[in-house]
Amino acid sequence: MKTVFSPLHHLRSVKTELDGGILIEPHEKPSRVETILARVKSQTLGEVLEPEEFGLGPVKRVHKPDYVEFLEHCWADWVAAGKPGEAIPAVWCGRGMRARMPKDIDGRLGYYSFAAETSISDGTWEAACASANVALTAQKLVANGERAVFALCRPPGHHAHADLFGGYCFFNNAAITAQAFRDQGYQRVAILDLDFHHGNGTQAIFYDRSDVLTISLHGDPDLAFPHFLGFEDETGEGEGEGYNLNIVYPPGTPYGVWSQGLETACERIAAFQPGALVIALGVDTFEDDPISFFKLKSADYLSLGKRIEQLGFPTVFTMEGGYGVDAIGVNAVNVMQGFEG
Ligand code: SP5
Ligand code: ZN
Repeated sequence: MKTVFSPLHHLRSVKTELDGGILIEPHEKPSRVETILARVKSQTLGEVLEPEEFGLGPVKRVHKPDYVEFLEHCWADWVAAGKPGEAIPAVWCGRGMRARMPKDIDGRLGYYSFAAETSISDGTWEAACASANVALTAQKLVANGERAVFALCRPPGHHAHADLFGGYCFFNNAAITAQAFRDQGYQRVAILDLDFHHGNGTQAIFYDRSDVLTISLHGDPDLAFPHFLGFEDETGEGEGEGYNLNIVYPPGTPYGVWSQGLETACERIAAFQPGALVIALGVDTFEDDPISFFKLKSADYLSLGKRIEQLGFPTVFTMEGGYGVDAIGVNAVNVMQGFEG
């Protein structure tokens, strides 16, 4: 299987993540994808390609133009305002307040975000653009006949809404990929999100549409980030009713239980018969992940990959979360090797 990877991910190198009332070294750090890339190479998974440049056109098919503009200028605006540290949102439109966009950079940071753990600094914009190009390059390869391609994206994407960043995500790479397939004439596309966290951005982007089926298996939002979306009674709205599926699990969930949800998801996808499948692949479901609470083991990722292959659809894997850096190379590449059999 081919892997698409951009060294520009290094430009996303914030020093802070607000966690537990202090600023820690971010969980979403550059060594994550370097560890995975090293495993891709040591296992000789296949060719590693740099992304093509697609510009902002395909990004704006999913994200609002004013949000894209905000991200491009956020860091410069923050610096121009004389702020001493990294850009961190600290005020939001709470219940009963007005959802209008303020002029001030603190106001706009809150307007365009849903969480404060995701700091912005110099290079975040460039890395987010490169990550989208990684996904779009993988999409193009699959559209041109590859059975499956691994988009080794960083930063990740599945938490990003049409006009919100958060959860370490800025551009929703999986959604951009699915929309690119649609725009190239694929009638139906499915996105299966296997990250530990709910794919809230992906769900929201396609919530009222029946052409893109969205399914997410994740930690119960009552207990896990993003807390305010991802419950099982969210099934889509309007045209999209019946085209969103959430499957939630409690702390301690092992593969034997989680895989029953995978089976349900696969049956739904098989019934939908998409022209292409996008897997939002997080490996923060691993037993030793530092911020999550499932109990998948390294060998389970082989089984998972095999089950996805059995669906038989052209497939793009976009890399999402996974923070236990020692094991994420093995776990992510196990999915690809399980797929290849
Ligand atoms: C892409 C992705 O996986 N994003 C995840 C974002 C999660 N951000 C909030 C993390 C809160 C961590 N709390 C740690 C509790 C550890 N016991
Ligand atoms: Zn995650």
